[in-house]
Amino acid sequence: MKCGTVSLIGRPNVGKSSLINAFLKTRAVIISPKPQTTRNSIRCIYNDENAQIIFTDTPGLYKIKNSRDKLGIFLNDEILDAVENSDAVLWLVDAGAKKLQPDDYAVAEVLPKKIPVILIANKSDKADPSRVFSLYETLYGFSAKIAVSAKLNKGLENLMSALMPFIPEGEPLYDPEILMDTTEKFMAAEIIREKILMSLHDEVPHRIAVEVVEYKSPEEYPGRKKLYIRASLIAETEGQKKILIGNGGEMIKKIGALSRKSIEDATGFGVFLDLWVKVVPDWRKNITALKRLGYSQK
Ligand SMILES: Nc1nc2c(ncn2[C@@H]2O[C@H](COP(=O)(O)OP(=O)(O)OP(=O)(O)O)[C@@H](O)[C@H]2O)c(=O)[nH]1
Ligand SMILES: [Mg+2]
Repeated sequence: MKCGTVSLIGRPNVGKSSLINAFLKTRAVIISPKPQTTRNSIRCIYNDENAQIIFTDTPGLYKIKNSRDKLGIFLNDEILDAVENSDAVLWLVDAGAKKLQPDDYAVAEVLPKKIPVILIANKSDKADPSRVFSLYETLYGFSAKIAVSAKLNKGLENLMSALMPFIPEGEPLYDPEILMDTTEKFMAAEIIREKILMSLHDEVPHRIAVEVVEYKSPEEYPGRKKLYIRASLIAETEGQKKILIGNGGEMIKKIGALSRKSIEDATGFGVFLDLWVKVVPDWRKNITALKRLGYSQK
């Protein structure tokens, strides 16, 4: 048997989370058309008859504008931690990318030279990857270059064959039944955040955090027929709170209905979802708040 850890890195929105879902053949991690969807490193476990691979989804590379942006600093720490503990790295780029960006150079500099890095041109259903390959070749000594489409499940076998030589011999670390190394509570919060990303425009979703404050599953509370979830949607300002609630509560109702359906599909239980909106001024700059929300390691 082989067993190893592989992290996925790359600019926001290139399809890192989509590729993990394609490997796992399920909707494990949340995805959205908006950049900065993923906020935490999330370990997702792939199994086949010969190997277990622990894929770490990471937040999109993020430019920190100033040192008060504590959420931004956390996102970058998450990426570096994931990379340093990997047997191989998949660096995802958009197959249609036209030029290198300053953060590409920054990534090339911080990647530990001893870890093999495979360049992945995703979204190859939309663009010919040959240009992006020659572009990135100048930047780093990649171990391999593979074109894939997470959307159409194309190129995944090629990618697996390129990756396997870097996965060390070893016994599985996780029970093959386990899909993700995270809690149901975290997954519920992520699903709600996904619906906020789907429903609200512009910057607003990026200003919102979700905290599940109560999670009572029929598995732990056999008296209950439904899974009870109480969650706070945390906004930075009264204005954002208003947008989240919407006219006559329309928006929060929509977010609630979409979330409930997805959590029901994911858990197999009926769900009673109790959503509250609250304002925590500047939560993205506040270490105590970030810690409580799972966005701080220190
Ligand atoms: N056409 C096409 N679209 C894709 C493909 N893979 C992902 N997408 C779309 O690209 C968008 C971003 O996908 P995500 O998987 O959330 O991207 P990400 O890299 O995880 O983004 P962050 O978490 O923000 O860093 C979504 O709208 C996906 O549906 C692909 O192979 N082809
Ligand atoms: Mg993502």
